[in-house]
Amino acid sequence: MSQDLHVIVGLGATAMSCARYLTQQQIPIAVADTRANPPNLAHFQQIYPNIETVLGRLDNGLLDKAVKLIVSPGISIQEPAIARQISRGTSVVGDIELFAEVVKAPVIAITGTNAKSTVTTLVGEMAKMAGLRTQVGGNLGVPALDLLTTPDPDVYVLELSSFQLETTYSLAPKVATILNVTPDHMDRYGTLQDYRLAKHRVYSHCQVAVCNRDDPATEVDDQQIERKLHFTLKRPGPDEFGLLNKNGEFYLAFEDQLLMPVRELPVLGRHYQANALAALAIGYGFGLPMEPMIETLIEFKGLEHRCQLVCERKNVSWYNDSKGTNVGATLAAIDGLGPEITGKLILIAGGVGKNADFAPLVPAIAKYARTVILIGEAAPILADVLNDRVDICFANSMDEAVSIADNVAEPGDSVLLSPACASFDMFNNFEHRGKVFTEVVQGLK
Ligand code: UMA
Repeated sequence: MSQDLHVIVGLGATAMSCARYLTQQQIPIAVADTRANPPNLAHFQQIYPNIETVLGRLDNGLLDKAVKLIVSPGISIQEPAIARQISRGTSVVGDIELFAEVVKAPVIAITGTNAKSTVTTLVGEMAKMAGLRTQVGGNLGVPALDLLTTPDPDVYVLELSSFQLETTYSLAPKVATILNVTPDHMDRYGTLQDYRLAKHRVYSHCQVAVCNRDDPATEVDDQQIERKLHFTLKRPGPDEFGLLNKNGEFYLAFEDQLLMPVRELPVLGRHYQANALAALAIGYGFGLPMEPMIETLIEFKGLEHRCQLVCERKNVSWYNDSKGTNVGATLAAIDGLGPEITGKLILIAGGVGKNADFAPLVPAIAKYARTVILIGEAAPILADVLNDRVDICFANSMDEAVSIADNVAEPGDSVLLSPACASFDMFNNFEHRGKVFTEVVQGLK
């Protein structure tokens, strides 16, 4: 076995990108996955028939031979077999570290519990609108190593997860941001502080930091950082993007400069206004001119499954927020839409609860919801938490949930699918859940 053996842990999308990258560099690899039948197995074995692949467990014998482990984000580095390699002095990294070691073009790195895909996409669109050759990916869509191109682009815009950041050491982003921190992945992290610290790794070695003034957990205090910008839903101060009220109309603004009226944003909700302000701050921190950024905000219609308007019928609007897979995301959707509608919300929630504490949802639900329709494994837990604060119904399928919503909704109401849970008990993934919801809603008579 070669002296340079790199063992890739996992056989998902990240692992496939690592295998492509390392074999291109002629670096010898082997693969280990704890699953007996990981998703890309057949495809992998077809492309790399001679590469050692150990499945069903992480085999110390194989890992001991590695000079480097490249660990996929879905596997914790606290797994005993991986922790053992760290204590033996083996280098343990992730795909973003491999990317960071070779990337030449400047990087914009975006993390946060929620809205990171929307903001990453917005910033990517802004950079393209400004005429820059732009590569967008990471946790969102295309794995980072697959984005490396020759010649170099002008900018990489990366969405990064806390999992990816845990195994990243030398990334030096031109602009880095944490959009927000609310509990998620508590089945992987011991405490919220551990999760927050993983996210804060994004600021290491960055030139410009963009923080959320309304969420102190995103704040960084590091003398090495050259410039710090903020976004806020309040009145902006120096170096801040925020909201200004002029003659009764709200505007997105930088310091005291009005940029555009909020009503020109095609996507509804306070949380989306925060996304737009974050994207402006990130783009500005990178050096993009205001004009193409504002043009992008006027044109961008939002992402699928993120508070996406499915249809309006009988004066009721139906929103697909299937991407609301944690409490913070659903809270943002309820607080975002609630104040904007004339009626009440009918919320469809539930699924795989990931040990989450649902209590933070209660005040917003009590304020804005007429009825909550509960689905999936977490339904009884959510029912317990919501107690007598709102009307509750149970549904065994999405069909049933939509039909109940259709019956209870009154003119001016909005029906919001925002489950605050993962989808795997009833669906393949959140996209599947959103698609089923959309189809059922569109099929209503
Ligand atoms: N797994 C095992 N054993 C292994 C390896 C993985 O059981 O040995 C399981 C993991 O626990 C997980 C699943 O397999 O449930 C997938 O893990 P993975 O690391 O192979 O995932 P990839 O297919 O490489 O996809 C990852 C991101 N997924 C995760 O971090 C779980 C994708 O983000 C990302 O698009 C992709 O890399 C490319 O960068 C998805 C995601 O859900 C959208 N991210 C989480 C989030 O946004 O909240 C972090």
